[in-house]
Amino acid sequence: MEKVKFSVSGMSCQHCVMAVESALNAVDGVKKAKVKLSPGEAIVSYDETKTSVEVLKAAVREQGYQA
Ligand SMILES: [Cu+2]
Repeated sequence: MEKVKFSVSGMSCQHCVMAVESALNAVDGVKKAKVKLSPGEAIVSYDETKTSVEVLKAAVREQGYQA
């Protein structure tokens, strides 16, 4: 299990936070994703044999935010 923290920008309210958090939690291999608004960041525990930081960041970008 790996744990990563990366910044997420473009979020402006709690709704954005929930959107990013659900997108991350929906990625196969993610155990737990926690997203904070200020500063904008995501902390994700994941199985490194199933996913990668690049896949996680892509899931954030798909929601319209920058990672
Ligand atoms: Cu918002």
